[in-house]
Amino acid sequence: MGRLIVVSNRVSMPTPDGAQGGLAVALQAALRESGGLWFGWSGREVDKFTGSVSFEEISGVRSAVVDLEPQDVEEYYNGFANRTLWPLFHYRIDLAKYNRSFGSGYERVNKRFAEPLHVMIEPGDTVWINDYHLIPIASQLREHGIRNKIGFFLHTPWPPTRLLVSLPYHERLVRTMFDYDVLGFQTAEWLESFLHYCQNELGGTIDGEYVSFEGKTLRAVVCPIGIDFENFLQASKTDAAQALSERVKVSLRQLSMIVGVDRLDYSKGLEERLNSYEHYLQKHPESHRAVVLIQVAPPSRGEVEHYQHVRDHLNAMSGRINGAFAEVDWTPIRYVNRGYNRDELTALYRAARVGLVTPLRDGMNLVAKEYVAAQDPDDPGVLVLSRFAGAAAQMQEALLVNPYAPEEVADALHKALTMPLTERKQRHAALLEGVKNEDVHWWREKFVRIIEETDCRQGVAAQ
Ligand code: ADQ
Repeated sequence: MGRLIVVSNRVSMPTPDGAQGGLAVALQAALRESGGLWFGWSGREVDKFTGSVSFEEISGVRSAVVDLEPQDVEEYYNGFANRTLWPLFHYRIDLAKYNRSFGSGYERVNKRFAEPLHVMIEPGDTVWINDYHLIPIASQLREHGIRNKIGFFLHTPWPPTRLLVSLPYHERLVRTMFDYDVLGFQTAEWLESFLHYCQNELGGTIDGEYVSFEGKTLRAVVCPIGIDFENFLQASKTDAAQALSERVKVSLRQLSMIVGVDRLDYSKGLEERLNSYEHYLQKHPESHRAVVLIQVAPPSRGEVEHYQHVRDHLNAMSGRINGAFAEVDWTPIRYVNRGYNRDELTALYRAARVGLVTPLRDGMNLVAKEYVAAQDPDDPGVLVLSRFAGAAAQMQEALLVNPYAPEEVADALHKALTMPLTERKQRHAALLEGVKNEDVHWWREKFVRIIEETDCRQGVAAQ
């Protein structure tokens, strides 16, 4: 049995306090079991790229990282990844920047990553590449003679063909994907968009899960990511979780709480969410002094202009709505610009009557699953979820909404806040089962098994 080699833009190693996301925890567990390695960018910048690798081992997890030049970071990371592919993959071609220097920087960095990486791969190792930053890396590895099985998992949506073709050199990018054995998508919708492109733009052929183009075949599957359910439950029992839970209880008194937890990103639909909440407050005067929205949104990707714009706009909106509706003893929105660690988040989720998760487009959205996991099964809150989040495909018992339609979201908020206990329990029990069974370990095991059992390089696709 070979090792597992995980590759992602950034490497996430175990921390002393164990405060980490579910994805990192799951991949670390897999690496520990397989004696494998996690490879990526160190997050550091150096004057000149050397390709020299720094190794580290923490709690049985080995990592290997390289430093990049400032120009690499600007063109590859802040450029092609976050200014071109992220908006395009979230259907925002109005925000996508198509600079040639971004594209060449992206290809250069993928090549640079492949140089030290290919030397570390041994025969029999399974290679797992994560996310849109690294799409062309399989081609680079193949050029170095790597014949191992390589899988790619896309955490974001895959956009419809009509949008993808707005990307110059789109075909050049997608062609490189045929050097993978397996591609994993979060939902059937993203997979269908990919297949549509292959069939209609490339002229490839599709046979069940297999896609062929110019003599190369890959297997494309749906494999939705989950949360680390057990670990999440444990986090809710820590002192920090209990302490925040007490503070929230005291500060809420009789108020019903609605919670939103997101990275500050335009794809999360935060402006539309505040707008919907304002509609709710207008339509339901009885909610004044009875309801509060706690929105946690730590800034991310501050180097990209549009993120600053969204941040300014949210500051203005929350101030305006509070100014218009607040009373001396009540503020309708508590807008918090910092992150909380996982144990504190469990307390926030559990205290909330409603989890308001309304991205305009999201590969999956783990907050929706975390909210469900954190509820008291005897008195659970209600999940209001955007139909445009990948999570909606698995979470049909949530109140599904169109996040662009403020009146619809306002009505769903009202329904959630007035829902009888029996219905809340029914919906929650059904959602909980999915979140618990299809957790992050289930996802990781399934995806790695699919890569291992698939052999497209030999021209024979094992079933
Ligand atoms: P993200 O866009 O970062 O991830 P999401 O899945 O919602 O989105 O969150 C990932 C994690 O970050 C969750 O564990 C959550 O608790 C944490 N988090 C989010 N906001 C936070 C906050 N304000 N404070 C503290 N923690 C916060 C990308 C894709 C998603 C996909 C994931 C995993 O965009 O669609 O679900 O990868 O594949």
